[in-house]
Amino acid sequence: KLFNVAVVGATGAVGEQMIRLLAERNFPVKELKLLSSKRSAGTKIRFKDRELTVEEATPDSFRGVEIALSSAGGDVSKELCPIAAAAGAVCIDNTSAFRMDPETPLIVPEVNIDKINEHKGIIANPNCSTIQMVLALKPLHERFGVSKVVVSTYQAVSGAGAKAVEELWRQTRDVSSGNDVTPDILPVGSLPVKHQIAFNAIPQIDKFLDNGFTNEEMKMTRETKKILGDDSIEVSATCVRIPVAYGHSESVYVELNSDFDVEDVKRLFADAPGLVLQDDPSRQLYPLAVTSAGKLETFVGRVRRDLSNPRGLHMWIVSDNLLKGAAWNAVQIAEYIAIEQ
Ligand code: 11C
Repeated sequence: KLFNVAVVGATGAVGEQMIRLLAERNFPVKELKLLSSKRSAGTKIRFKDRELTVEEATPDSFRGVEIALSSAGGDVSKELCPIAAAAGAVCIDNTSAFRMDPETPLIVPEVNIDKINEHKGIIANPNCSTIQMVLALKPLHERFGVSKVVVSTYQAVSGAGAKAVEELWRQTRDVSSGNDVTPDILPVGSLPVKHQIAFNAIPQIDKFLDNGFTNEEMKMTRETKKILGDDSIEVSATCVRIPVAYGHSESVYVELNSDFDVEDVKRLFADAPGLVLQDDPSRQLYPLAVTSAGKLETFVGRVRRDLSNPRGLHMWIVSDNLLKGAAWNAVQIAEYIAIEQ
């Protein structure tokens, strides 16, 4: 069966990757509708041997659409996903708009594909920093039980969009050539204070909440519990933006409920779907953002026991935030839907 597919946010950093993956994976597309804001409508985008013109996304755009991939911001999704669903489409939404809605499954295929059919027209794609972490937590939770997670992230600027990547290049050139730097976008476009990202690390991603954590940090807490289906797991995060273009890195400390053998854990990771173990200190082998960028897998290494807690484990997890963290996870969900119909 072939499907009428729509991509909402087609000209964005994630939308671009969604379209590329639909082509590369040979997704069974009948018609592909590319949708965007009014500003980007008219843009021409290549899909296989066709050149498609991006149209403005409106409530009327979804007639006949069977699968909609949405990545144009939470407000757009809040308005358009229910309309797409009412028109008969399954809307796979990459924003945070519906992630914590009890009626909406939050899916990472390798972790909780069993929940996919619980949808009522909308399936949520988790936050990029959550997706790569739960891929490693899943086999640990199944085998030993995870009681606590403390994670610090080192996140790429592309998570904040294509303009943030341009800002990193621009500032890098300005600093290197001795020019003044005028930060414009990071850490949060809509907040008045901006910080330099080139040659810096900014411990703020998204807005602060009353509890002192940022929204990005609380997404990691809430989404991890929902995806693993266990509210008892304690998750605290510190999310940091670093001057890397593509690929989020994470230092993750996990406390397990039972004794473990480090070599067993490595074998579990090596066998886990979607994960690649890169862990050989003798060869200085560990996951790196530059080698993970462009890959669909998530990479894990630096696996070691905590020095004071025998049930504590440290690891380093890296994945391309625009691929497994966003576009690939969404296209993977679409592939499951296509197979089932
Ligand atoms: C970042 N994780 O790196 C964010 C981007 O909820 O889908 C993705 C935000 C989201 O800035």
